[in-house]
Amino acid sequence: MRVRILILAATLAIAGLVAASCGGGGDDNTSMGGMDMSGATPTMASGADGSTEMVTLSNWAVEPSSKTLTAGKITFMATHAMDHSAANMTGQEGATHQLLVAPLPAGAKAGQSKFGAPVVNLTDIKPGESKTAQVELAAGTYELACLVVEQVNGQTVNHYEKGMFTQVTVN
Ligand SMILES: [Cu+2]
Repeated sequence: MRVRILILAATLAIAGLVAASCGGGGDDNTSMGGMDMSGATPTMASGADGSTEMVTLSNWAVEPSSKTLTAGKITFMATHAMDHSAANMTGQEGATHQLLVAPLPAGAKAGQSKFGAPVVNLTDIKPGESKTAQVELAAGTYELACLVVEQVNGQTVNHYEKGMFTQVTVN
């Protein structure tokens, strides 16, 4: 999966370059328009750098592959673990999950709803589905949480209150 993520990141970077240089006019970008990534990869390597944090979402836990990350570009890949009887999700708790990443102020801990403005918010992640986002994170403590609140058979199910939070440290 890491290769796919890097290719996606490179594709986005190229798209950005093409869009940016189109404004200036005159440059011949036709060679960048195709899907041939082999020529573009070396120059894009620095832009596609960074680490990947795999995050497993389930009823009721947020489980990152690493609790300690290196500051800089980090790709969060959130996967909704397939732990439902897939045939019919209606009436089941945890039909979708979310991955929110937000900084924690000094002294605060995950689970206290004290996190700041989110830097990642991947929503509506269905069973078996993965969603990714890349961000540049400075050193600090961050909360990873799912804030889905759903009504199941007349009951309110609050994923955060069920325990869908954890925290990671960026150094
Ligand atoms: Cu959830």
